[in-house]
Amino acid sequence: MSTYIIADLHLSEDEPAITAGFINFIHQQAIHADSLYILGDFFNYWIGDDDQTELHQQVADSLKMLSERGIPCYFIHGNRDFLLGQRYAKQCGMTILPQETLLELYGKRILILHGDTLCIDDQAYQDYRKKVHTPWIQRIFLMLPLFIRRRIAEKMRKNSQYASSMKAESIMDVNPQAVINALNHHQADWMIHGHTHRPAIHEVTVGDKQCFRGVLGAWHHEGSAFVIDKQGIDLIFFPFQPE
Ligand code: OKV
Ligand code: MN
Repeated sequence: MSTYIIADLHLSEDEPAITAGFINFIHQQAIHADSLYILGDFFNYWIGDDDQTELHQQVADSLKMLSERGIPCYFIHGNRDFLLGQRYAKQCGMTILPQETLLELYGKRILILHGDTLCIDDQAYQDYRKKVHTPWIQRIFLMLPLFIRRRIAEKMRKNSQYASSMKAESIMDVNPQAVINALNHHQADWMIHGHTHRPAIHEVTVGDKQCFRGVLGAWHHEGSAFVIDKQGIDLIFFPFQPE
Protein backbone atom coordinates (compact mmCIF):
# COMPACT_ATOMS: atom_id res chain seq x y z
CA MET A 1 0.00 0.00 0.00
CA SER A 2 1.65 3.21 -1.16
CA THR A 3 1.01 6.67 -2.53
CA TYR A 4 2.84 7.87 -5.64
CA ILE A 5 3.60 11.51 -6.36
CA ILE A 6 4.95 12.74 -9.72
CA ALA A 7 5.38 16.11 -11.49
CA ASP A 8 7.10 17.81 -14.40
CA LEU A 9 6.63 15.21 -17.11
CA HIS A 10 6.20 18.04 -19.63
CA LEU A 11 4.30 15.68 -21.93
CA SER A 12 4.18 16.82 -25.54
CA GLU A 13 3.96 15.42 -29.06
CA ASP A 14 7.67 16.28 -29.47
CA GLU A 15 8.79 13.80 -26.77
CA PRO A 16 7.13 10.44 -27.42
CA ALA A 17 9.66 8.61 -25.18
CA ILE A 18 8.31 10.48 -22.11
CA THR A 19 4.74 9.58 -23.00
CA ALA A 20 5.80 5.94 -23.40
CA GLY A 21 7.60 6.15 -20.04
CA PHE A 22 4.46 7.52 -18.41
CA ILE A 23 2.25 4.76 -19.86
CA ASN A 24 4.76 2.17 -18.59
CA PHE A 25 4.78 3.85 -15.18
CA ILE A 26 0.98 3.61 -15.03
CA HIS A 27 0.89 -0.07 -15.94
CA GLN A 28 3.87 -1.24 -13.88
CA GLN A 29 3.92 1.00 -10.80
CA ALA A 30 0.86 3.20 -10.32
CA ILE A 31 -1.40 0.20 -10.88
CA HIS A 32 -0.13 -1.20 -7.53
CA ALA A 33 -0.58 2.11 -5.66
CA ASP A 34 -3.31 3.38 -3.30
CA SER A 35 -3.46 6.72 -5.06
CA LEU A 36 -1.58 8.91 -7.52
CA TYR A 37 -0.88 12.64 -7.19
CA ILE A 38 0.33 14.70 -10.17
CA LEU A 39 1.85 18.01 -9.06
CA GLY A 40 1.67 20.02 -12.27
CA ASP A 41 3.59 20.56 -15.49
CA PHE A 42 2.17 17.22 -16.47
CA PHE A 43 1.77 18.71 -19.96
CA ASN A 44 4.33 21.02 -21.50
CA TYR A 45 1.59 23.40 -22.54
CA TRP A 46 -2.18 23.63 -22.20
CA ILE A 47 -4.35 26.10 -24.06
CA GLY A 48 -7.82 24.74 -23.23
CA ASP A 49 -9.64 21.44 -22.72
CA ASP A 50 -11.15 21.76 -26.21
CA ASP A 51 -7.67 21.23 -27.73
CA GLN A 52 -8.25 17.52 -28.20
CA THR A 53 -5.28 15.59 -29.50
CA GLU A 54 -4.19 11.98 -29.79
CA LEU A 55 -1.75 12.59 -26.90
CA HIS A 56 -4.43 14.03 -24.62
CA GLN A 57 -6.77 11.14 -25.39
CA GLN A 58 -4.07 8.51 -24.80
CA VAL A 59 -3.06 10.04 -21.46
CA ALA A 60 -6.70 10.42 -20.35
CA ASP A 61 -7.40 6.77 -21.22
CA SER A 62 -4.51 5.47 -19.10
CA LEU A 63 -5.44 7.64 -16.08
CA LYS A 64 -9.11 6.70 -16.43
CA MET A 65 -8.12 3.03 -16.30
CA LEU A 66 -6.44 3.68 -12.92
CA SER A 67 -9.44 5.40 -11.34
CA GLU A 68 -11.75 2.69 -12.68
CA ARG A 69 -9.58 0.14 -10.89
CA GLY A 70 -10.10 2.04 -7.63
CA ILE A 71 -6.88 4.07 -7.62
CA PRO A 72 -7.88 7.71 -7.21
CA CYS A 73 -5.85 10.24 -9.14
CA TYR A 74 -5.37 13.87 -8.10
CA PHE A 75 -3.98 16.84 -9.99
CA ILE A 76 -2.48 20.18 -8.95
CA HIS A 77 -1.86 22.77 -11.67
CA GLY A 78 1.66 23.69 -12.70
CA ASN A 79 2.83 26.87 -14.38
CA ARG A 80 2.47 25.26 -17.81
CA ASP A 81 -0.86 23.42 -17.52
CA PHE A 82 -2.70 25.85 -15.23
CA LEU A 83 -5.57 26.03 -17.74
CA LEU A 84 -6.30 22.30 -17.49
CA GLY A 85 -9.98 22.27 -16.50
CA GLN A 86 -12.82 20.15 -15.15
CA ARG A 87 -13.70 18.81 -18.58
CA TYR A 88 -10.33 17.15 -19.17
CA ALA A 89 -10.00 16.17 -15.49
CA LYS A 90 -13.28 14.29 -15.83
CA GLN A 91 -12.02 12.55 -18.99
CA CYS A 92 -9.05 11.35 -16.90
CA GLY A 93 -11.20 10.49 -13.88
CA MET A 94 -8.98 12.76 -11.79
CA THR A 95 -9.78 15.38 -9.15
CA ILE A 96 -8.23 18.83 -9.32
CA LEU A 97 -6.92 19.95 -5.92
CA PRO A 98 -6.09 23.48 -4.65
CA GLN A 99 -2.56 24.70 -5.46
CA GLU A 100 -1.48 24.00 -1.85
CA THR A 101 -3.00 20.83 -0.40
CA LEU A 102 -2.24 19.21 2.95
CA LEU A 103 -2.23 15.40 2.97
CA GLU A 104 -2.29 13.32 6.13
CA LEU A 105 -0.62 10.03 5.24
CA TYR A 106 0.59 7.37 7.68
CA GLY A 107 0.58 9.93 10.51
CA LYS A 108 2.58 12.54 8.59
CA ARG A 109 1.34 15.97 7.53
CA ILE A 110 2.56 16.43 3.94
CA LEU A 111 2.05 19.67 2.04
CA ILE A 112 1.95 19.17 -1.74
CA LEU A 113 2.24 21.94 -4.33
CA HIS A 114 3.73 22.55 -7.77
CA GLY A 115 6.49 24.82 -6.44
CA ASP A 116 6.33 27.91 -8.66
CA THR A 117 4.62 29.91 -5.88
CA LEU A 118 7.77 29.39 -3.75
CA CYS A 119 9.99 31.09 -6.35
CA ILE A 120 9.18 34.59 -5.16
CA ASP A 121 12.64 35.99 -6.05
CA ASP A 122 11.69 35.77 -9.74
CA GLN A 123 9.59 38.93 -9.82
CA ALA A 124 9.13 38.88 -13.62
CA TYR A 125 7.65 35.38 -13.39
CA GLN A 126 5.39 36.28 -10.44
CA ASP A 127 4.04 39.32 -12.35
CA TYR A 128 3.39 37.13 -15.39
CA ARG A 129 1.73 34.50 -13.19
CA LYS A 130 -0.61 37.03 -11.62
CA LYS A 131 -1.80 38.12 -15.07
CA VAL A 132 -2.46 34.69 -16.55
CA HIS A 133 -4.19 33.54 -13.35
CA THR A 134 -6.66 36.46 -13.48
CA PRO A 135 -10.10 34.84 -14.07
CA TRP A 136 -11.36 37.39 -16.64
CA ILE A 137 -8.11 37.21 -18.61
CA GLN A 138 -8.40 33.42 -18.68
CA ARG A 139 -12.05 33.63 -19.77
CA ILE A 140 -11.21 35.90 -22.69
CA PHE A 141 -8.24 33.74 -23.72
CA LEU A 142 -10.47 30.63 -23.69
CA MET A 143 -13.08 32.36 -25.85
CA LEU A 144 -10.56 32.85 -28.68
CA PRO A 145 -10.54 30.30 -31.48
CA LEU A 146 -7.99 27.50 -31.01
CA PHE A 147 -5.74 28.58 -33.90
CA ILE A 148 -5.37 32.05 -32.32
CA ARG A 149 -4.67 30.54 -28.88
CA ARG A 150 -2.03 28.30 -30.47
CA ARG A 151 -0.31 31.29 -32.09
CA ILE A 152 -0.35 33.33 -28.83
CA ALA A 153 0.95 30.38 -26.80
CA GLU A 154 3.78 29.67 -29.24
CA LYS A 155 4.87 33.30 -29.14
CA MET A 156 4.72 33.35 -25.32
CA ARG A 157 6.82 30.19 -25.08
CA LYS A 158 9.47 31.59 -27.43
CA ASN A 159 9.70 34.85 -25.46
CA SER A 160 9.87 32.96 -22.18
CA GLN A 161 12.74 30.71 -23.31
CA TYR A 162 14.75 33.82 -24.03
CA ALA A 163 13.79 35.55 -20.76
CA SER A 164 14.68 32.54 -18.57
CA SER A 165 18.04 32.12 -20.32
CA MET A 166 18.91 35.58 -18.94
CA LYS A 167 18.04 34.72 -15.32
CA ALA A 168 20.45 33.58 -12.62
CA GLU A 169 19.98 29.99 -11.37
CA SER A 170 19.39 31.19 -7.80
CA ILE A 171 16.47 33.39 -8.86
CA MET A 172 14.75 30.36 -10.37
CA ASP A 173 15.03 28.30 -7.15
CA VAL A 174 12.67 28.39 -4.17
CA ASN A 175 12.99 31.14 -1.60
CA PRO A 176 14.02 29.55 1.74
CA GLN A 177 11.74 31.81 3.79
CA ALA A 178 8.75 31.02 1.54
CA VAL A 179 9.38 27.31 2.26
CA ILE A 180 9.46 27.90 6.03
CA ASN A 181 6.32 30.07 5.89
CA ALA A 182 4.35 27.44 3.97
CA LEU A 183 5.44 24.58 6.27
CA ASN A 184 4.63 26.70 9.32
CA HIS A 185 1.27 27.88 7.98
CA HIS A 186 0.07 24.29 7.47
CA GLN A 187 1.92 22.91 10.51
CA ALA A 188 3.31 20.34 8.08
CA ASP A 189 6.13 17.83 8.64
CA TRP A 190 6.95 17.52 4.96
CA MET A 191 6.58 19.48 1.76
CA ILE A 192 6.76 17.84 -1.65
CA HIS A 193 6.97 19.87 -4.85
CA GLY A 194 8.35 19.86 -8.38
CA HIS A 195 8.98 22.77 -10.73
CA THR A 196 12.69 23.47 -10.03
CA HIS A 197 13.91 20.19 -11.59
CA ARG A 198 16.42 19.77 -8.76
CA PRO A 199 15.44 16.42 -7.24
CA ALA A 200 16.54 16.12 -3.60
CA ILE A 201 15.41 15.79 -0.01
CA HIS A 202 16.36 18.84 2.07
CA GLU A 203 16.12 19.30 5.83
CA VAL A 204 14.37 22.49 6.92
CA THR A 205 14.20 23.89 10.44
CA VAL A 206 10.85 25.52 11.21
CA GLY A 207 10.92 27.09 14.68
CA ASP A 208 12.30 24.21 16.72
CA LYS A 209 10.94 21.48 14.45
CA GLN A 210 12.88 19.45 11.85
CA CYS A 211 10.93 19.28 8.62
CA PHE A 212 11.74 18.00 5.14
CA ARG A 213 11.36 19.35 1.63
CA GLY A 214 11.20 16.76 -1.12
CA VAL A 215 11.79 17.93 -4.69
CA LEU A 216 10.71 15.79 -7.63
CA GLY A 217 12.83 15.33 -10.73
CA ALA A 218 11.61 16.31 -14.19
CA TRP A 219 11.07 13.47 -16.63
CA HIS A 220 13.82 14.21 -19.16
CA HIS A 221 15.60 10.88 -19.62
CA GLU A 222 14.08 8.91 -16.72
CA GLY A 223 11.04 8.95 -14.49
CA SER A 224 11.01 10.35 -10.95
CA ALA A 225 8.51 9.92 -8.13
CA PHE A 226 8.03 10.10 -4.40
CA VAL A 227 6.71 6.86 -2.94
CA ILE A 228 5.06 7.14 0.46
CA ASP A 229 4.16 4.13 2.58
CA LYS A 230 4.22 3.18 6.24
CA GLN A 231 8.01 2.66 5.99
CA GLY A 232 8.61 6.29 5.00
CA ILE A 233 9.04 8.64 2.07
CA ASP A 234 11.39 7.75 -0.81
CA LEU A 235 12.54 9.62 -3.90
CA ILE A 236 12.92 7.15 -6.76
CA PHE A 237 14.14 7.24 -10.36
CA PHE A 238 13.37 4.68 -13.04
CA PRO A 239 13.99 4.18 -16.76
CA PHE A 240 11.25 4.91 -19.31
CA GLN A 241 11.67 1.42 -20.77
CA PRO A 242 11.93 -1.38 -18.23
CA GLU A 243 15.19 -3.34 -18.63
C1 OKV B 1 2.60 28.03 -20.32
C2 OKV B 1 4.42 29.51 -19.94
C3 OKV B 1 3.37 29.42 -22.10
C4 OKV B 1 5.91 30.05 -18.02
C5 OKV B 1 -2.50 33.19 -22.03
C6 OKV B 1 -4.23 34.07 -20.64
C7 OKV B 1 -3.11 35.61 -22.23
C8 OKV B 1 -3.60 31.76 -20.50
C9 OKV B 1 -2.65 31.94 -21.46
C10 OKV B 1 -1.05 30.93 -23.08
C11 OKV B 1 0.23 30.17 -22.98
C12 OKV B 1 -0.78 28.74 -21.29
C13 OKV B 1 -2.04 29.50 -21.38
C14 OKV B 1 2.51 28.46 -21.62
C15 OKV B 1 3.56 28.56 -19.48
C16 OKV B 1 4.31 29.93 -21.25
C17 OKV B 1 5.34 30.96 -21.53
C18 OKV B 1 6.05 31.13 -20.21
C19 OKV B 1 7.08 30.84 -17.56
C20 OKV B 1 -3.29 34.25 -21.63
C21 OKV B 1 -4.39 32.82 -20.08
F1 OKV B 1 -2.27 36.30 -21.53
F2 OKV B 1 -2.65 35.53 -23.47
F3 OKV B 1 -4.27 36.23 -22.25
N1 OKV B 1 -1.82 30.85 -21.85
N2 OKV B 1 -0.01 28.81 -22.53
N3 OKV B 1 5.46 30.19 -19.31
O1 OKV B 1 1.76 27.80 -24.00
O2 OKV B 1 0.85 26.51 -22.15
O3 OKV B 1 5.37 29.29 -17.26
S1 OKV B 1 1.28 27.77 -22.65
MN1 MN C 1 6.90 24.20 -13.35
